[in-house]
Amino acid sequence: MAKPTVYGIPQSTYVRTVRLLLEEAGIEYDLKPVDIFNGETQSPEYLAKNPFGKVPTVEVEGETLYETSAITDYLNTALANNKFSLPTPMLQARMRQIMAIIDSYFYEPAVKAIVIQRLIHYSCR
Ligand SMILES: N[C@@H](CCC(=O)N[C@@H](CS)C(=O)NCC(=O)O)C(=O)O
Repeated sequence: MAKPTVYGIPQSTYVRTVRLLLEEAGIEYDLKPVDIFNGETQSPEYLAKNPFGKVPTVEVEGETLYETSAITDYLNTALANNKFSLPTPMLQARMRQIMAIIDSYFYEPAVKAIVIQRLIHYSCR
């Protein structure tokens, strides 16, 4: 099997999610830097891979995948032998519930308002 390629920067929490899974499953992969702070995600080349201009994007088995939950579902099932699946449907649903809460309600205020404004922009002044 060819190594999956992960596009994104290490600082991205979503890129970290995908990389954590790959590392914990012992799956080798390539990381190709795509900088979210200098407009690289808006280049025609990158938008052809991910029309939403977000990281991560993963190339695997000749396919291009984006959206972290779709990527991790695929990697867990296809390459990690369900190592990260939980033993009951209810526990699995609870895990998905927490992931959805973070995506829908936590990321925006926590990362965009605090991490980017207070840590990244401030420290770059
Ligand atoms: N729904 C996407 C969200 C990914 C996302 O928001 N990534 C951020 C970095 S953590 C990004 O690419 N930001 C660049 C931008 O918004 O221009 C996923 O689940 O993968």
